[in-house]
Amino acid sequence: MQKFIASLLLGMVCSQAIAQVELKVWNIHPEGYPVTEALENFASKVQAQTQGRVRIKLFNNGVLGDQPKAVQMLKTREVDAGEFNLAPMADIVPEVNVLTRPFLFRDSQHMFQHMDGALGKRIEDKLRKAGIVVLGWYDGGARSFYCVKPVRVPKDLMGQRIRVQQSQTAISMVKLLGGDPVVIPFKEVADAFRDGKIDCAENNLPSYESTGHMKLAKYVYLTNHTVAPEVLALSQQAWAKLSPADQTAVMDAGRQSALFMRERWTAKVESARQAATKQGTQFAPAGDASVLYKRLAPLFNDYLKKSDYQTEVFMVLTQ
Ligand code: BDP
Repeated sequence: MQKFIASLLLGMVCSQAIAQVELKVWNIHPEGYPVTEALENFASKVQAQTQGRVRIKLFNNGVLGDQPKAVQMLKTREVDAGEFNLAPMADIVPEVNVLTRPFLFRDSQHMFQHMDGALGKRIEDKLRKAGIVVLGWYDGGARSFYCVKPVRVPKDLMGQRIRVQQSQTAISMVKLLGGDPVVIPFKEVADAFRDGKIDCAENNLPSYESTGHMKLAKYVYLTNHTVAPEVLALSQQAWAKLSPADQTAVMDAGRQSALFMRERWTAKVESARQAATKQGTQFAPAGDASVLYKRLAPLFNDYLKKSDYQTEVFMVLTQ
């Protein structure tokens, strides 16, 4: 009897020791991409810093569905976390739209100066109120247009069928430039180029390389029209499952993974540029961007009129 009780107690102690929370993490990018590498870094740090109590299960390459669907899955608890672009994130938290205004941030350094400061904090609070815990701000890069035919000046974009993300801002942007916006999920863009359904798309250079778009649309017009962060986000429900100590560990691992990602990103932008040049990509500088600024001004001005982020935007534009 004593033996039986002892083994029962031992069993209880052991099951407590190995009680684990598994967090399902959505990611659209493939192996070797800076986001994926940073998520792997996050996973191993979480595992180590929680002594194995929290495990991260990564689902890379968008295998669980495309981005707009994944944002919803965060709400319906089908995934616990993910690395998201802010364009589809705006479906559930419209305030993030302030960060995707064309020509808001000049470059990554400028962006993180503000995302690691008051602006980032205010958006984090907004997301938290909507049930989303920000674990880190990743670099979404600088997005430019690329086309099947040469494109060197804004008017070359007129009449072009341009793939955009499912985002009202992106749709309006292309319309303001005189193009024809076509909403297509990220993973289907290469086929759309092959099938002749689109003439152009817009993205950062690492994605231009990783998706193989560089082989299909060799003319890049370096507009850098959107420089925006991406977010490593966890649902409030998943957060609530963690003990206070594990919450601290997970948050810390998230922040560290973001710093790791930003470093990898800078190197990747350069290597993607070189890979594309080798493939025969022709890069056209944006040159005098004032035409683009003027055309896209409504996205700024009309938005700001209705927004309560006027002070923050003013700070970003002047600092
Ligand atoms: C990539 C982003 C990814 C977006 C994708 C897109 O990292 O989150 O889904 O662009 O254009 O650069 O859909």
